[in-house]
Amino acid sequence: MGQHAGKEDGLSPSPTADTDTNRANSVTKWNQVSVRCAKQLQAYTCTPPDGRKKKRHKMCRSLSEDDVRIRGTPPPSPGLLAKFSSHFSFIHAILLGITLSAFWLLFNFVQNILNVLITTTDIDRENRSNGCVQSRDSQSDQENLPHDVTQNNRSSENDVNIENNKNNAMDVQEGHRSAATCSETCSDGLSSQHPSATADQNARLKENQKNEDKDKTEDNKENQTNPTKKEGFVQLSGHEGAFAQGAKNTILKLQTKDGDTEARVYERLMQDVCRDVVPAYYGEVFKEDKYYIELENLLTHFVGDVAVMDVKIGNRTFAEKEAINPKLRPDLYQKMVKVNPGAATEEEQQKKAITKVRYMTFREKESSTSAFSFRVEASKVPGGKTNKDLKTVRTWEQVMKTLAKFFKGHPAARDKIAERLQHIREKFAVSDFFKRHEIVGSSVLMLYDVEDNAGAWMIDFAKTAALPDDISVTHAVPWELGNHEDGYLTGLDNLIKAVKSCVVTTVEEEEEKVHFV
Ligand code: I3P
Repeated sequence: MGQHAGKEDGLSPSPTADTDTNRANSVTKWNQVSVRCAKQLQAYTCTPPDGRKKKRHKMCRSLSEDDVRIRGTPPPSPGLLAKFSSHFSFIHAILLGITLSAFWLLFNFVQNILNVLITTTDIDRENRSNGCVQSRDSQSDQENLPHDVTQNNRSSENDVNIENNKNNAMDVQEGHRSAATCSETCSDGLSSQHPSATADQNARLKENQKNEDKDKTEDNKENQTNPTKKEGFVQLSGHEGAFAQGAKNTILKLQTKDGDTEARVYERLMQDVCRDVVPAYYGEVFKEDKYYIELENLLTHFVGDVAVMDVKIGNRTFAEKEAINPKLRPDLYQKMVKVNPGAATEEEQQKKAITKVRYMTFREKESSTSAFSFRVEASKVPGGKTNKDLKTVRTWEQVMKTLAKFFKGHPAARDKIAERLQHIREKFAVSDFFKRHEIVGSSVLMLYDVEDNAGAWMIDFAKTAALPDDISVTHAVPWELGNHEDGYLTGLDNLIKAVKSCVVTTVEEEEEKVHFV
């Protein structure tokens, strides 16, 4: 029956004699399958009461009839089995341990390699976003960067600087709307030190942490007293709520819903030789029913508390279309008399309203714009508050004083900024973009930090416009309605002269002064 069943199923028939060899084979086989197949074997050997054919379970097909028959065979001696089992477990435990350790070491190794790769990529990406990536390889590109930014890239402390920058990240508010700091970001993560930082670098990180804590306190104070402070930002000047924090190292600048002027300007600038003297542009962003452009946060080039000065360039600060807008605005009248109570004419006093062009030309005359084609809009020195009370800085002497105060104790930063401004001027002179556009209400943002890293960028192109086909401009002659001149080059040249010639004291000289007094 057994043989018959075996043949039926195509299994090799087992010998019927219980020879020692057969028995040993059967026992071994039985041991191999008995655990998982015990139930099935029972089913196999059980003859159902109704006399139907014996049930054969699939799992047991590898067993012959004889294997089944010897089911009752006692297993090999328990002593031997126990010995074998314990030996088997011990060896396997050791092997398993070794294997797991090897995997763990391999995992850690791979993870470290990945970390190094990710950090490098991160640095590259940051540098690229900062417009610094070229400076690593090419001398000519290095020349295109602010001196200290290039130095940073060369520096072995680059990692730490970038880490600091990430942690200290403060958002620049752009244009005559000027710079802003992001206190939210500042408060994050400085406690975590960069793995590759040396003791010195870590000490510097701690120092920066202290500065940041100080900044936070300052910010909190300012938050209470400065109505321009928005959540996470300290805005230097300009329109309220014009900025939001973008992704890491970027800021979002609010645009008017019906105008994409600035986005198009930045797109063209990204293709121009002037690309490296403006913030990197990352495109348009639609967020919470608002339209923004995303720009590089220039403050990420710097460490710790940063000095920022916004200088509006040009002898015309309004668009030509604004020059012919007759709309009377009471708000601008109020702003005008606040700056100079005696400025309003009798008629204006009666109407208590003025046109935009009246207000803008008033501001030009009250400041250095009329005389020198640039004016300081706002500034902030490290550890200090934002100074926006500069509307009447008009004479050369007043400009010198303002700049000297800004660069106080940092003549090296002043020199680097003067160099950078010269570079901007050279780029501007050969730029196709600037040949074909009028640059109105645009600023130069000058920045430096406590380590005298320094740089300057052209910002705010909200009122920059393509010239009519039949018009060309010199950027260096006075404006008349219809000639589209903006006085940008004149202003830039004068700013370079001013920065170069202002008397900047060193820290030592400042200390001596205090001692003397
Ligand atoms: C503002 C400043 C802005 C200008 C704004 C002026 O004056 O000149 O540049 O915005 O015009 O009020 P102030 O500096 O004295 O505050 P635009 O550059 O957009 O023209 P506005 O009131 O029409 O916004």
